[in-house]
Amino acid sequence: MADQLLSTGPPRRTLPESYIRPESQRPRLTAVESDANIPVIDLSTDDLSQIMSQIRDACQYYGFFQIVNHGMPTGLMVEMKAIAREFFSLPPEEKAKLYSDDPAKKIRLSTSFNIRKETVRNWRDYLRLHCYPLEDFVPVWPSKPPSFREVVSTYCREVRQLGFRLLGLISLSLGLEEDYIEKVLGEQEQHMAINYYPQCPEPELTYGLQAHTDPNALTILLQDQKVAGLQVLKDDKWIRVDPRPNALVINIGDQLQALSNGRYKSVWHRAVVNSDKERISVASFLCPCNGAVISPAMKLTGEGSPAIYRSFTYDEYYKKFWSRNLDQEHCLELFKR
Ligand SMILES: O=C(O)CCC(=O)C(=O)O
Repeated sequence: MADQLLSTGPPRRTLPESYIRPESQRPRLTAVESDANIPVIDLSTDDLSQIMSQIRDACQYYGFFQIVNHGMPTGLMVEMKAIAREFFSLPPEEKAKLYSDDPAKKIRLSTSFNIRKETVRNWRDYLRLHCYPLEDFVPVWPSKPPSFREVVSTYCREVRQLGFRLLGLISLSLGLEEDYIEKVLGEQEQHMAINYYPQCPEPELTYGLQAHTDPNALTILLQDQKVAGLQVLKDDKWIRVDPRPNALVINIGDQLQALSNGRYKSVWHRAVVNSDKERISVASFLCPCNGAVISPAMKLTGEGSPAIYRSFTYDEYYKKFWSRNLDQEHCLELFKR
């Protein structure tokens, strides 16, 4: 029910019981390290071999990197975040029309992660949209604010193009043909999560989004420029991914970990909240088509590196992912040979 949303109603003064994590699962914010080592890759560099080696290192050791000079118009990124903010300030009755806690729904405004499964909630509302093909979905997207459909569909087109460029570079960086990954993933679906993390009265007791890996192939995240919140796990330590001017954050999803036979990492990441500022983020997910058969690339397996994962369809994987809660083992563990 729509009254579950955090973005309706007045700001809370105390954290409701249902959001409080047990002591051992809290974010321990003071132990989080700065992001000094998260790679930042300039995509405008002429030297392709340099870009590829940076991507290779980033995907192997971090599973995350930031990109700058990526070609996405700065004005569009600003507009996308502005429309996201406007959306979450719509009157409750508008938002109620879109509310659903059914993860199978392709257009839904929801809260936390999967309230049907979880025992403790996350301090987040989100609008989840299917985005490809645009002509199928735009007519059923929210019609308010008035420029929502136009801004978001323009952003989706740009993000898709950028995502394909990155998939080509990732393929090459693995020693595969440039179009290898694109061919395996088939006619890719594209989903979006527009995340809204309100100010939180007790951020040290809860998460905006608890640790998870992404079930898809590649994620492109547009972050709030002023408010940090994303953290990545590296060597058992949480590292902050600080927003950089006009940068986008890229992370490898579970499908690329499987396809690369574990060379590239789909790493745990989480979003934390803070007490004085709300935060917006926009995650775009490139996903294999449902029937795509994912398995480690032959070229990356053989003597000394046997295939770690069995073949599976994305449909099988995605259903498994959403049937579980986030605080379980890496979903790929269930697809090991
Ligand atoms: O808000 C963020 O920084 C992370 C969002 C995220 O991980 C997601 O939407 O899956």
